[in-house]
Amino acid sequence: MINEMKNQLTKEQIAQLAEHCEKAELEAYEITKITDDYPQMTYRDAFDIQWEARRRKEARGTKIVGMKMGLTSWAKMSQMGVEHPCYGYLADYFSVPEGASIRFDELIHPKIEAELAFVLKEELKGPGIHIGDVLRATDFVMPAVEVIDSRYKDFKFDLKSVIADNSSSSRFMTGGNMAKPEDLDLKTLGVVMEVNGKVVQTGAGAAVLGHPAASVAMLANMLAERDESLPAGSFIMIGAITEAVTVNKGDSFVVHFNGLGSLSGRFE
Ligand code: OOG
Ligand code: MG
Repeated sequence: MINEMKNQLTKEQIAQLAEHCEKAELEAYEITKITDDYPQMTYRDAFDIQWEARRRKEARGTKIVGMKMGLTSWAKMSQMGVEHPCYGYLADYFSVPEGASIRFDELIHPKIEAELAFVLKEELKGPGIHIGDVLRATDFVMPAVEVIDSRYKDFKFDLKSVIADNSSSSRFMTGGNMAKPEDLDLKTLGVVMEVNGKVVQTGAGAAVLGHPAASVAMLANMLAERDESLPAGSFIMIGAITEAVTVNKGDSFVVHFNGLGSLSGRFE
């Protein structure tokens, strides 16, 4: 199971694999998936690699500005052939302003995702966090678009490999309008994604684990396995509501969020 506590890799191998994945991210090149070379890698090893890459970034002065859940909708799980959600961290330089041009050449094979973000006013510490705890602890909800960019060849991976690769995190945009969770119907909140003026995906909040707040609850409970929590003020993306859409240089996008405005951008 994903919460297994055993390591099969040594500390040195974990450090070396963290560097391997992070270098591919920073320099935008493809690598083969880790489980091809280390079939014995456990979930514990995979999360240790992710946390070690995060530590390396922080040691260089990079700030961690949020967390994201991934593979939280059936659309995403069936698209990627993986049947369990995962999480990743968001670094300061992943953030792109609303309406921005995103530099395509800094990425390998990006895809865009329609998401929502929760901002907390209180800490959430698992285990045992449920939707009610999340709604009580949420300050506001706002639109988000994630740009994912797996470092693995042809965007193909298994759950352990994608966890080690920070769950494909690469860029994200947030903006539009914020709203209190009590003023939204989070399950029926509709999203429409357009690329180059054509509608390419539509969906609603309930696609994410039945309720968007369930994703934040799951994150708090997964973090508790490492004795970590989501502090007050945390920014958390819930995972794609629809399938991710491949983009090319020159493409522009607009994602409409019912009642919360829209987010747009362009790849240049
Ligand atoms: C893994 C990350 C998925 C999401 O929102 O589902 C993700 C991937 O599909 O590359 O960010
Ligand atoms: Mg995502």
